[in-house]
Amino acid sequence: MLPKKVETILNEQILREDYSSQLYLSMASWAENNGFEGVSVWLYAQAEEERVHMLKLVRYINDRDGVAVIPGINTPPTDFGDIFVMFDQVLAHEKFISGSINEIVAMCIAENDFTTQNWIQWFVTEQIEEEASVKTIIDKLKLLGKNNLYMFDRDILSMRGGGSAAAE
Ligand code: OFO
Repeated sequence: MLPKKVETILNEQILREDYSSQLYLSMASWAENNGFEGVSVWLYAQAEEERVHMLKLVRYINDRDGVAVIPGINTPPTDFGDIFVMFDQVLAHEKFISGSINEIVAMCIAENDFTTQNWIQWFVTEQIEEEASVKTIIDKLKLLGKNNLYMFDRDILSMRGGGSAAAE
């Protein structure tokens, strides 16, 4: 049985993961419309991953005799300025998500819910990987600069294993 406060904070995380998925979907669409095929493939895959994170939370809450609440979500922005600004936004968002996962860990400890504390470690590790992956992309962008954005886009495409079929 989930402590009530843990159930509440996990339900709040469902909303955040769901919004992450929609945000990256919107970014993917923007990238696709602005000539960045590789970036769009990376972001479409990222949007799928965030949806899987959301579903993990839904299943876990219900498995522990809680009630998962499926939220309505805000519409994400549709224009992200340029590719440099957009990836800074991705990193800022992932840091925000890491902070919210840490708050869940702290709540589990406060409520003596060591089962959820153990379960949520998967998300802790995932966030380390996601932040590192976005930082790598930002480093590449800085190295290549504005004159080599086509090469940058090809490079990001290879991070998701190939051509446009990966987005289908
Ligand atoms: Fe990258 O956010 Fe999910 O956990």
